[in-house]
Amino acid sequence: MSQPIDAFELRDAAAAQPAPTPAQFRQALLRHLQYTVGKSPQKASLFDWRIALSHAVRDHAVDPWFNATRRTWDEDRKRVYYLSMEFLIGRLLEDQAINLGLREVVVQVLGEFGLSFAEVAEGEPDAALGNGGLGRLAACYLESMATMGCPAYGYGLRYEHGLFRQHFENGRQIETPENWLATDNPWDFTRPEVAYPVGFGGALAEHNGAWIWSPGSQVLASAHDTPVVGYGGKWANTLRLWAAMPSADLFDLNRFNAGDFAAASEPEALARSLSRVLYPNDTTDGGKELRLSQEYFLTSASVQDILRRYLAAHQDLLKLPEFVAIQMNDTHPAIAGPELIRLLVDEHGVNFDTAVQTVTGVLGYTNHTLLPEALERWSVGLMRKVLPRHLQIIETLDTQFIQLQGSAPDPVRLVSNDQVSMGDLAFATSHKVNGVSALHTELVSKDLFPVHNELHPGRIVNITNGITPRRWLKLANPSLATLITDTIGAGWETDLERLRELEPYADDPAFRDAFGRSKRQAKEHFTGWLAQEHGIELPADALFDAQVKRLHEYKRQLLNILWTIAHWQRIKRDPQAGWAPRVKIFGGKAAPSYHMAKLIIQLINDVANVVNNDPETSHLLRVAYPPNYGVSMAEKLIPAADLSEQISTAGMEASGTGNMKFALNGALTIGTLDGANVEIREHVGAENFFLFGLTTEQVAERRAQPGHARTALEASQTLRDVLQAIAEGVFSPDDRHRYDGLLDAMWNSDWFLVASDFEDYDRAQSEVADCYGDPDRWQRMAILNVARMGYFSSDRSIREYMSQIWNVESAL
Ligand code: CBF
Repeated sequence: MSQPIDAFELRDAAAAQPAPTPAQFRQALLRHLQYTVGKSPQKASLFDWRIALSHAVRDHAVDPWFNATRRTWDEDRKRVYYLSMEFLIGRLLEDQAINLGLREVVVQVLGEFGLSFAEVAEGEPDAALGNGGLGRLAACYLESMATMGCPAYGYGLRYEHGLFRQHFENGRQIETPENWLATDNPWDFTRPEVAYPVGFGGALAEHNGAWIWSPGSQVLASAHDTPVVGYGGKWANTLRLWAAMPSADLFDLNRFNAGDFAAASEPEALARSLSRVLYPNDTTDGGKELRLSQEYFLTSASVQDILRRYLAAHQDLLKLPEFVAIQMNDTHPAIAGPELIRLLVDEHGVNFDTAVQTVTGVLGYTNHTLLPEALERWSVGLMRKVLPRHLQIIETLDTQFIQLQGSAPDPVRLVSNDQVSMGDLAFATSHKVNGVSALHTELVSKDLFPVHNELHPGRIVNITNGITPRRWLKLANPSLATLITDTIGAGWETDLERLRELEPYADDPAFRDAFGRSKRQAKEHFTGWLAQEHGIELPADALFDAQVKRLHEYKRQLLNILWTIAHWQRIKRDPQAGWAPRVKIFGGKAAPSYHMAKLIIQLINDVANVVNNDPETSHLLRVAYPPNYGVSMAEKLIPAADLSEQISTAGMEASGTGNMKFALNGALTIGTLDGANVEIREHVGAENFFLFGLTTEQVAERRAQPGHARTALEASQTLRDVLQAIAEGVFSPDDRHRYDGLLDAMWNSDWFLVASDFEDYDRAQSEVADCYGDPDRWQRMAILNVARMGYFSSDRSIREYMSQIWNVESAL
C-alpha cells in the first residue's frame, strides 16, 4: 500500500544536509563506487570515479530539491515555467559541487586517491542541448532562478544527439553526431510514470458547436528530471526534459513475426525521432515538419504537465495567471498559446474569449532576434497537416486581431501569404513581450512590432540579458575568483554589484600585479589544455584576442580575419616595428547548410595555415581555431582572453552574452554599438572600451547607398591589398578560386558592411595595440571592467523577470 507523502520524513529547508566532513564524503563516494558503479577503487577508471562522484554530489541536491518542491506545494506558490527548445548546460559536476558548497571537500577526497577534480570532471560530456546564446541563456537563467528561490521548472527536449561535433578537414568544417547519452547520465531522474500523449495530424469534427480533434498519430512524452541547485544549496528547481517514446500500439508485432523487421519498427523509429536531434537553428530548409512537430511535442507535454499540477491544487482554471507564469524562450514554443486555448476550450469547456484572456495572463514571450530568417513562419499547409485544430484557433485569433486594428487599410496579420507568423502569434497571446538588451528592445518596438506596440502600450519591456557569475567567474576562473574574494571578501557570488569594491584597487600597483598574475594563470591553464587536447601551442605572453560564437555573417568573423591578414602584411613589410605579439583565437560552429559561414571558417583555417608557418612572423602573430567550441571550452578560453571581439553589424546582435562573460573576466572589448555592448560600454566606461563602427541608423543609411561596398573598398588600400592576396590564392594555393564568391560579395553587396567598418576597426585595433603596450594602463582598464560588470549578473535579469513579467516572489 502506498504511503501518504506526509508520512515521509523530509528534512525542512532550514535543516538541509550539513556539509559533509571529508571522512563522510569519502564514505559516500566509496559507497557509490561500489554499489552504484560496481567497481573497487583499485579497478576504477576515471569514468567510474566520475559517475560515483556525480552520484555522491547529486545526493546532496536531493534534500533542497524535495524541500523546495514541498514548500511550493504547501505554500501554494506561483510557479514559473520556462519553455525552451534549447538548454546549453555544458557540464554539471563542478557546477553542482560549487553550488552545494562541496568543491573543497571533493578536491580533498579525490586527492586522497591520487586524483584531481579537474581530471575527473574533464570526462563529463557537455550537455550541448542548444546552438548558442539563446540556449546558454536558458541554462544561466535556470541556475539564477534556483539561486534566487524562484519556484520554477525548465521544460525542454532530451535530444539524444545535441549540437553536432565539429572537426576540420583541410580547413573545412565537418559535422559528426554528438552522443552525450552514449554512456551514462548520472544527473537524470527518469520518470516513466510521467508520460503524456501528444497528438499530430488527423481530423476535426464539429459536434454541438464544439470542435473535436482526433489526432492521426500519437507519441508519448516521457519525463526526465534534473535538479538545478542554486548557489548555497538553499533552493532547487527542476529541469524536466521530454523524451519521445512510441505509444505501445506503434510496434507492429504481426509484421515483425512475418519477418518484416524494419517495417515493423518504422513507426516506432519515427516517433522517437522527435527527440533524436537538436536542430541547428540557422537551417532554413528541410525537416520543417519535424521541427514544428518537435516544438509542439515540447509545448504540449509541458502544458499538460502544468495543467495537471495546477488542477491538483485548484479548480478554477480562470485563476491560472495567479499561480502560473509560462515564459516562451523565443517563438519556438509559441504554439503554447493555441494549445492552452485548445485545452481550456475543448477539454474544459471555457468560453473562447475568456480562454484567450486567461492564456494571455499566463504567457510571456522573449524575443531574441530581429533577423527575418530566424523569426519563424510556418506554412498554413504544414500547420493544417500537423496541427489542424491549432490552425483553426490561430485563424480565429487572427480575425480578432484584425478587428482590433479597426479600419487599418493594411492590418498586421497572424496569418498572411499562406504563412503563420509565430512572432505575431506569440505577441498576441502574451501579456508581456521582452527584448534582451536596451537597443534590441527599442528596435523590437519600433521595427518589428510597431503595430502591436501601439495597440498594447506597455506590453513590451526590456530585460537585458545576464550571465551567472557562479559558472562564468567562480567556476571558470578560479584564480581571479580567489583574488576577488581575498580582496573584497565572499558574497559577490550572489551580489555581483559588490565587485564595485574593486574599483579603488585599479590604482594599486600590488593589486594590478596580482590581477596580471591571475590572468597569466588562466592563460597557462588554457594553453596547457589546448596543447594537450588539440596539439596547438600558443605563447602565453602574447595578447590573446578572441572571437568565439556561432559563425554568422552578421557577427563578422570575416572582418576579424581580413584585419588579421592586413596585420600580417604589415608585420611582413616592417618586422622590426615593435609589434606586440598577438594570438587571434577563433571558436564556433556554422550551421551545416550555411555555405558562406562555412567558407569563412575555411578562410580562417587557410589563413592560420599560412600565418602560423611563416617564420618571419609566427613569433608575432598566430591564428588558432580549436575545433568544437562549446561551453566547457568557453570556460577555459574566456578567462584567458585579453581582448573580446564583439564586432557585429550594428542593429543585428540582439544582445550577446559572450560579451558579458569576457568583460567579467577582465578582457577589454573591441566592439560596435550593438546589442548589450551599448550597455556594457555605459557600465564599464567609454574610456575602457574600444568602440568602432557605424551605428544602427548609419547602417540603414549606408545600406541604402548604391555601390557602398565598392566605395568603401576604393577608400581602403589596406583592405584592397587583403582582398588581392586572397584573390591571388596566397591562402589557397591549391585552389585560387576558392574564395571568389566571398570576394564577389565583398565588392558588390556587402550586406554586413565589412568594408564600410574596416578602416574604423583598423583604427580601434591600433588603439588596442598602443594600450596593450602600456601594461599599467591595460591592467587598470581590465580591473575596471571586472569591477563594473555587476549589472550583468543573471540574478539581476531574473529579478526583473520576476517583478516585471512573472509577478512571482522569492521563496527565500
Ligand atoms: O538572448 C540570448 C541570445 O540569443 C541569440 O543567440 C539568438 O539565438 N537569437 C542572439 O543571437 C543573441 O544576441 C542573444 O544574446
